[in-house]
Parts: sequence; structure tokens; C-alpha cells
Amino acid sequence: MPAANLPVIRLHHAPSSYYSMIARLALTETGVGFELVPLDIHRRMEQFAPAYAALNPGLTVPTLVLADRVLADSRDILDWAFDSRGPSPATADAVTRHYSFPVEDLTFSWLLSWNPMARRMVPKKLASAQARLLALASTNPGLADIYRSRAEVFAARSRTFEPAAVPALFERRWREAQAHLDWLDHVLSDGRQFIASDNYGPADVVWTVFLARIRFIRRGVAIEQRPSLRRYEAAMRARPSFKKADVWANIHWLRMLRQIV
Ligand SMILES: N[C@@H](CCC(=O)N[C@@H](CS)C(=O)NCC(=O)O)C(=O)O
Repeated sequence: MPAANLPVIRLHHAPSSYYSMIARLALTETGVGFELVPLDIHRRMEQFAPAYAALNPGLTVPTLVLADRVLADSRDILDWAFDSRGPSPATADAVTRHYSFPVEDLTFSWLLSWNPMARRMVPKKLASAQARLLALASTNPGLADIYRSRAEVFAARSRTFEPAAVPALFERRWREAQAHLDWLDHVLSDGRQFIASDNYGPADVVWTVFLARIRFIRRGVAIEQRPSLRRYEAAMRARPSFKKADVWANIHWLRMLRQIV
């Protein structure tokens, strides 16, 4: 509970969202007191609500609402949580490398490549999100540009995750992900505890969530085959923050279904 005289810091998030996990882990590790405001981004598409668009015109989670400003991107939340002085070059490099990887491509192409239910539902969900956004553009003229540009993102996703394109997309993203695992294993091979400094930092947040995503897509063997990565991952998962921040290293089918169906 924050002290009565301190303004409450609110994190708008979705439990299953990768970038929300980054924000939750960053805030948990740095001991920032915050309240969680959950959004149902799948079934109810609450990220499209006009009131939310006013907070985050990108219509994504997470969003951190501070007393004096709003941070509408997980990387900004990460930077804010750790240090106002700015990250070291090694940290900035490791974090930039992480954000250059389109993790959504990897997750969705994996899911669609083996799960027949996802193959049926995801294209319908993408089309219905696009239609919802276009309807919101007509009923909210002041926010029409925001809704139209987000509708284009969903149209692009429908093309990206077109069934015939999915196997090659997964192959490509998985190859790139393994190159990142090689890089990280190499960085850690001198026995260091943390990625970019003597202390736990932003690079550890993003790569911990990335490694959890590798487990989530059932490719944990790629971690186990890399000794330094295996050691590092075990240490990060043993930190109380991993559980507290609800970092998903497995699919929680029931929790996901409750959001989707
Ligand atoms: N650059 C943004 C990306 C956030 C993002 O893509 N969030 C996803 C969930 S992991 C989202 O909001 N998806 C819902 C949607 O696209 O409608 C950040 O790092 O915060």
C-alpha cells in the first residue's frame, strides 16, 4: 500500500502480455509501489476504449500512469523504473537488441503452426479487431486517426499470419531467436551474474522475459543446450520477482481461454 500522501502509480496491463511482463518485472525488481489495472485485451478488447486511447494512443499495454505523466511503452517504463540518469552503453545495447526482435511474430507463428483451434480463431479475432477499430473511428471522430492507424496494424497482422505464410515465418523468427540465445550465452560465458553490469538491471528484465518466452513456445531445450544461459536462467527464475511479477514460462491455458472465449 502506498503511503496516503503519495499519488498512486497505476500499471494498465494484461496478464498474458509479453510487454506487460517486462513492465511488471521492472517495477517489481526496483521496488516501485504500484497498482495493477488489468485489461482484457482479447475478448473485450478493452485497449480500444476511448478513455484508454486518451492515455495510450498506441492502444497497447502496458501503460504506466504517474503523477505527472503517462508512459505508454514498456521500454520507457523500464528506463523510468531503473534510472533517470540513463542506461550505460552496455545496457542500452542489450536492451536495444532485445527490442529489435519481433517477439509477436515468433509467438503467433508458433501457436498457429501447431494449434488447430488457434488457426481457426486467430484470423477471425484479427478481422473482428480491425472491424471494431473502424467502427470506433466512425463513432469517435476526435480519435479517428488513432483508430484507423491501429486498424491498419491489424490488417497487416492478418497478412503476416496468413496460414500459408506461417511455417516459413516461424522458421525465420526461430533462427533469429537462436542467434540471440547464442549471443547471450556468449556474453554470460565469463561467469557474470548479470548481463550488462555488476547489478541486476534493465537488460536482465528484458532477457529474463525473453527466456521465459522461449520456454512458453516449448523450445526450452535451446536454453538447456547452452550452459551459461542455463545457469543464468535458473538464477533469474529463482528471484522472488519472477513469480511476483507473474512472468509466464508456460501457457496457462485456462487463464488464456478465459480471456479469449
Ligand atoms: N512497443 C510497445 C508494444 C506493446 C504491445 O505490443 N503490447 C501488446 C501486448 S504484448 C498489445 O497491447 N496487444 C494488444 C493489441 O495489439 O491490440 C511496448 O513495448 O509497450
